[in-house]
Amino acid sequence: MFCEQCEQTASGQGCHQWGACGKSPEVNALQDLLIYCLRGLSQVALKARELGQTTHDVDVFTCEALFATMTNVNFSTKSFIEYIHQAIAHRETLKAQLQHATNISLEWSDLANFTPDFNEDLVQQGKDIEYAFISKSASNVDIFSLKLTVTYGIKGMASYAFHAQELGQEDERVYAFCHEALAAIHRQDLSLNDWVNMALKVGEMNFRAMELLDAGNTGTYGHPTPTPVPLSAKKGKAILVSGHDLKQLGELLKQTENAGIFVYTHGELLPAHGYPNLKQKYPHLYGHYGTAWQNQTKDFAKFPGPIVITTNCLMPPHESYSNKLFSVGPVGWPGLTHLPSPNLKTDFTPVIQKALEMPGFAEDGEFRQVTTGFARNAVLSVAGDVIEAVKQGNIRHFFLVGGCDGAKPDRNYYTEFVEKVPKDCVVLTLACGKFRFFDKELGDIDGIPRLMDVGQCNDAYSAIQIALALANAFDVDVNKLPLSMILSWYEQKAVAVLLTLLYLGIQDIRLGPTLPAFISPNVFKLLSENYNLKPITTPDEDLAACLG
Ligand code: FSO
Ligand code: SF4
Repeated sequence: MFCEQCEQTASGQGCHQWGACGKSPEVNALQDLLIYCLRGLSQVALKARELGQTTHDVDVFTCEALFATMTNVNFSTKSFIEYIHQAIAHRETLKAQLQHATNISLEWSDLANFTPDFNEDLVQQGKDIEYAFISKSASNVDIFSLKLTVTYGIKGMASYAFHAQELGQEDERVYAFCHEALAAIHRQDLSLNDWVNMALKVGEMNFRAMELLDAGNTGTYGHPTPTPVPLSAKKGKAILVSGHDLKQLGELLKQTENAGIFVYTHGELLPAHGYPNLKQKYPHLYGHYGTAWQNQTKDFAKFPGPIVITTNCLMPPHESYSNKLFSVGPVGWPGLTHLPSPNLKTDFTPVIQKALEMPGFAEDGEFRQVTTGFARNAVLSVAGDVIEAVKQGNIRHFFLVGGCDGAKPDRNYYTEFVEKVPKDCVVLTLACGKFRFFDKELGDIDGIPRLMDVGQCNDAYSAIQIALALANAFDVDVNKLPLSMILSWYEQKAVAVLLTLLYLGIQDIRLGPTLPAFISPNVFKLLSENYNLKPITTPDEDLAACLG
């Protein structure tokens, strides 16, 4: 197998025997076969656009299928075989529709005509395709590097677009670009410069996808407001919801109203508590349980109720808790109970029954809480105070310490960094990397909290809006703000967000804990020359450089 799409990749170079995430070579090969089929489907979807036809079902399917191939989402061979069947069925249906609509004989490429032999070993066919792709691309490592960057970036973008469409927010340009990029991976005629531009276009379109998701989240659940969230248990029956999907959480809350069950968030769902139409509408959305994804085997084993996982990051479940773990959406693990979502509605009855059968918490835990909900509206509502505090010299610098968490010990850098941030500086954070320091008491400056949780990884959109509004208020370019970005990456949403920041021209980003294995030395050189992108060093050295 060959996979190097995440930060956890074996020896920092690529997983070849078995995924460090737990992905088997069989699943990896089926994912490669699926992506190959999606490339052919995208060629047909692009032709449909040329002919003025819409392809909505194909667009949503493509996003979901890409989402399923991301790190820690779906580990089930059965799911990928189904996705491959669906990709071919969508493609042939679309071809027939186009034929019917135009009444002309359309010519298709070998890629758009490729159908795996479903009577033979699909895993071997996936491995052959993976090998052919690598051998063809190996002659130019920099273009190969950018092809992988684009592929991983559109996976992240597709996941945000998938969530946004669940909440009724879509943009044809995002779907069209998704097909354009997928179809382009097959091309051998594009230059290095073309691929750099394609990677930046991923950033542009991901910005739009995050904007759509922001509109979906805030339009459906209201603008987040600073909200205290208990980290302690409450006596009673309990359900835990993990992942990023507010829509699935909202649906579960609706179905558990008056059921005598408390609902807890886990991982990236902590910011859900900031949304008025979730927390205030459903008081049984009680608190947050556990920390970041890599601690889930310990956290899930102890939780005394069922657990629903809505997106990444799913780790291989331990048998001690797999019978109380339910997956929805693109998530999958062999043998887990998967709840289907026909017409975007999931029936959570099996989860509710399980919660009622299980003991729940026997008593209240020792009370602790954190505050979330510092999204763009909340922060910008006190923009006047923030600007005044900067002008008075009371706030010297802002740090955006955001991104993903992970198991590697070198991620302690981020905890130490935040601990060492001087008292006249403010830390904004987002995504699961915050669990390294989210419960630290950093106090405030003139009533402005020194640690503000902007939200999930997709709320990078909100953080960007905050930075742009401050730049506007100070009448400077965003790169001239007293703001430094210290980012941690793990999987492909982070790749998409990084490309968005580069597309926006953000300079001086510090990235860690290691650089992506799929970025070749020349591509990194180009990024460091054009954007001054650099690896993290030590908290002391980086802090000194930022505060210069
Ligand atoms: Fe984390 Fe996982 Fe949100 Fe990622 S839970 S690592 S970048 O899926 O998406 O931040
Ligand atoms: Fe390895 Fe990451 Fe790929 Fe999993 S997703 S196989 S850990 S590179």
